[in-house]
Amino acid sequence: MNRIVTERGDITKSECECIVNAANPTLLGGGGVDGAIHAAAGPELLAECRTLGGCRTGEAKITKGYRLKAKYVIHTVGPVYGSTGRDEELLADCYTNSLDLAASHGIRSIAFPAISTGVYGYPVQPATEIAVRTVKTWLAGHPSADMTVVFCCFDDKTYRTYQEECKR
Ligand code: AR6
Repeated sequence: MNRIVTERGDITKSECECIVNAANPTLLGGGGVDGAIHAAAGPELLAECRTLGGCRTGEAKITKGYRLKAKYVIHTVGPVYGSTGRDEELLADCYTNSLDLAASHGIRSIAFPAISTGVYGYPVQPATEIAVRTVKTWLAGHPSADMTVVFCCFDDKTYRTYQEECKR
């Protein structure tokens, strides 16, 4: 059965098989959730990321999770809000491509942070609408995926916004 769960907390502590990193195109680490994931996973994660040749906005790449509980990390790059005129499409691509990659690795549980809503400046409300709509569409199109999608929200405002949006 597919399901969606909204949680408040630190994604590095997630019990999911896979966590998603809101990375930048270099995949060589940064601040925010990216910094937290690299710090918790250890230097082996950065070493593997160096072999990947970066990642374009909207695309996704997978690594092992190393010292994390999660077996895998999917690294995706959200849009810098307002920089391309294609914010909505590129943010949706992050969710779709991450889910496609997860499914192709047999992953059954995946935790997403609120991609692009920190350093990259995407307003929380529209970013949440896109995240929830895109994930619901993907799950509806993959009825036998048996996927649990966790929206891992770091702050109260994001958590409340996701809760409201998931109820719709
Ligand atoms: N667990 C869950 N969510 C978190 C955590 C955590 N440990 N830490 C932060 N968040 P951001 P972006 C939330 O800035 O906007 C990096 O430097 C945060 O509160 O991490 O996609 C990259 O290298 C916010 O809700 O990602 C890029 O350069 C959400 O995660 C750039 O930031 C996303 O905030 C990417 O910016």
